[in-house]
Amino acid sequence: PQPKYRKDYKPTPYLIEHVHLDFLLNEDKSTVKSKLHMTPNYGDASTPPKLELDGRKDIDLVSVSVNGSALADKDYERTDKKLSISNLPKGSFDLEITVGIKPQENTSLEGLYKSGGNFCTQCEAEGFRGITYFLDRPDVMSKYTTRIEADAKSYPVLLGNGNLLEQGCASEGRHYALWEDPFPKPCYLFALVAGDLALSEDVFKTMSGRDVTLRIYTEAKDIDRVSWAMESLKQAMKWDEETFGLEYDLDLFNIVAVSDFNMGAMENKSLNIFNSRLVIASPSTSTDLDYSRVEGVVAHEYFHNWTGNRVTCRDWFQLTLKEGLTVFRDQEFSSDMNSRPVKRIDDVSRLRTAQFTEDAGSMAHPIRPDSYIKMDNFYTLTVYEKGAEIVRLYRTLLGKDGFRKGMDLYFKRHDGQAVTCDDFRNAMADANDKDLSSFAAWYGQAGTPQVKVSPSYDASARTLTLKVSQNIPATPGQSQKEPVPIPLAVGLLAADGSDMPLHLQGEAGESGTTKVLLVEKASQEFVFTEVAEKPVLSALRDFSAPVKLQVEGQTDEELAFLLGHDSDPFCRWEAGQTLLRALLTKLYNAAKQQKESKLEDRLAAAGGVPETVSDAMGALLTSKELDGMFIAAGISLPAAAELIGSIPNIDPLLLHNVRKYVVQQLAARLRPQLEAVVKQNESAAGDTFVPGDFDQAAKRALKNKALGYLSALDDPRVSADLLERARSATNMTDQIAAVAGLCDSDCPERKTALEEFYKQWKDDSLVMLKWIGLQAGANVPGNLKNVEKLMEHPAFSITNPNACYSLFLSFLRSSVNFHAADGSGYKFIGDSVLKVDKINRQVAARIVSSSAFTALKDYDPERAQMMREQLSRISAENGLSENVFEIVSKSLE
Ligand code: DPP
Ligand code: ZN
Repeated sequence: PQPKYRKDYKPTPYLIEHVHLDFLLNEDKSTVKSKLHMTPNYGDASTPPKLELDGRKDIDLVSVSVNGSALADKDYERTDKKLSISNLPKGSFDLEITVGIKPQENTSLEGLYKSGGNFCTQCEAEGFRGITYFLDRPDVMSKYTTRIEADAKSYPVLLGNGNLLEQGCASEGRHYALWEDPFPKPCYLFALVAGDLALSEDVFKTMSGRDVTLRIYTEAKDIDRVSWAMESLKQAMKWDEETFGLEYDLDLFNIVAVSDFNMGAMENKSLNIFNSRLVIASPSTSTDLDYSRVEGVVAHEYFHNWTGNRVTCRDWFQLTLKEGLTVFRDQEFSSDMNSRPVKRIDDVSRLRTAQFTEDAGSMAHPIRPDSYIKMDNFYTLTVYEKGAEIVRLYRTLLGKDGFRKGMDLYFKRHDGQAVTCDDFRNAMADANDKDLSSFAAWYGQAGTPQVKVSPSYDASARTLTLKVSQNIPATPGQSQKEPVPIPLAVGLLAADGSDMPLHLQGEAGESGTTKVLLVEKASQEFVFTEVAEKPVLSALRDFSAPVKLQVEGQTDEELAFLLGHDSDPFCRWEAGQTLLRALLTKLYNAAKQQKESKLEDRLAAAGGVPETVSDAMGALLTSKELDGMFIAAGISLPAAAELIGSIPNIDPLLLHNVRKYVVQQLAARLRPQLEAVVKQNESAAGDTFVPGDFDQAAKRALKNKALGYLSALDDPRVSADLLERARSATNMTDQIAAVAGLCDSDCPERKTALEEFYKQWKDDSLVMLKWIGLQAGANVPGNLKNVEKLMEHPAFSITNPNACYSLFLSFLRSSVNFHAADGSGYKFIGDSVLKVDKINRQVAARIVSSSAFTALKDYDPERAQMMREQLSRISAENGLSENVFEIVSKSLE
């Protein structure tokens, strides 16, 4: 397979002004007739160039005509991926194409396919070419009308983009609907649904007083569980009006939930299609985390209506233009709806555990990639989450109002266009009269910048000097890096814990208590004056840039002090995490040194868990001033993924055991406080679960975090208590936490809890995903056998992406079993990738790209070699998809 390069972008020689699609949906073969009004875009060339339409080899071409005349054989040519038409007339013309397709056989879930007996579509990024031959690229924007015809009994609901123009009966028990979308759009935003679906309806009055009908469609059994999604949609619509002045532009907005879906959800114009797990929610079946995901994703897809649909991407290399921006918008929305500090901590954790790993591995790429083989492989944490952090940089530098001015100008200039990341940056710059050209480096370079800050205090001059340096590690294909502009927000704490007023040398006046320093060079110095006493530095406040920070000379006592006092909640949390990371690293290295004695003895000899750490955690745990959600995040150990990569040649099993030791030590030492916290945060009998109630959710989070610690004690009383909790829980958050607490230990309660959970929920496929995930991710040794058995269980279906994600991605997180020393876990994943690839290439690619195979250089040589063997075996497979090929071949380089 050949990569595509960003530098090769050329405008298309033809545009499509209007598209009419006619779908005749059937059980065996469906027909798609398209009428395209084509217009030239090739300037004044004397002969019209060839028209090259994208397609797929499983499309059955029935007929092609230009201006009503069927094409002669010599005028067109077909390959597996293209339909090329030559000898075209000058000027505009009408092209009619009729094809046959078999949606019921489409297991890739790209293009038109069937889920749960219903027809639905997924066209982003390049799925439309599986429906018919087309200019399948986002800079071709057209107005669409769509006629859908199907059997009236089996498919009573027929949905398309835009407004319903007409519906009625067709012959032989069939019916049809005709939809028109007045807004020009690229084909990746096309959608169609035909099915037997239940509906929930509401209405939203926009800021200009228009009524918008809101509809959510699901299978009948789920329709009473969509009120949270509906509520979230209305909140998102209101928030976008208030925050950005953006109003919805049609009178109808539909969401359809389907159970077989590769992604989370899709922002098709006025017809969002969602993975059902991101729409359906009820207290007894969904956790607080599920609720917040539904809220965030419903908002995300809605926000795309402006950032993505009205203004779209010129080419797929620009994906972060819409995704980074829309993630930023959904993060801000969720912050406003819930706790801003907790949201920030969650987002940063995710970025650090998953995106930093990606940015250091074989698939590392800039937020605007330079090349790809399969675009589907670039819907990544880098494009999304790091992309959102880069958007946040503008907000940090320009302020809320400056950012809003930039957004306003962006829409004023580019509404209805397909544009680039540079256009966005230019709008931000021009609206604020600022030169932001140096920010281009963030779009072009992969890798996480490492920032070192060395503070030195001069008591006689009363100055604090910060030496700041940055370095971006080499990534595949990019050995040399330029410095990037890094807004570094800092504060200084006095001995009493208060923020000191800041005076930056060279700037007049005071700068409040948080100063954003702009670090633009490889190394730079900043001097604060009038610093009355030796301060404790609070750096990278609110995680002001996606970098790895190291503060030179910072002591454990200073970290504990920041954890106790910093006015910046992010830095407060981060101080605790830094303490814990340092402890884990120290203990790991000690354990690695001498292998003769028992691990526990080695760790104890290395100092075990010092009191500075357990006291700091104890103080946090019992804090009266902080909310439970924040405390739960604060006492969580940094994920293994945060350490892998920073410790060379890591033995993941040893790291797992070191983490377990630290958890056990903390649990044993803080047991009375943990038990008290559980009691204090117990929900009272008869309490009703209120979705979106932060206080309730915070109590559950803290209680369940404490129970998680206690479960590490391997105490039969704790196991009995957890089983009892699993049985008596009145909501899924508590129930799943109790079962999860039993999953990593080999106690008898584990088996009972899992069996009972199954009996209770076996008819609910969404809850069964949790049941699969809990077992697949368990760290009990020898669990692979059970996971293999799970693949045969009726609750698992290999054709369902959610089931695959629950099983395989959870298994990847089990250090004990995925990283088993005999390589059995690696082989299992190798086998599974090959099996899934034959069914669904996107899911297979997601499994490999989420695995340690893409970061094998970080692991001990024996494991790295075994991972390499699996990669070679996968790459040697006949008929391997381009998706998996791209990841595997890059990982083998
Ligand atoms: N549906 C995916 C998202 O919204 C891709 N656009 O992020
Ligand atoms: Zn998106």
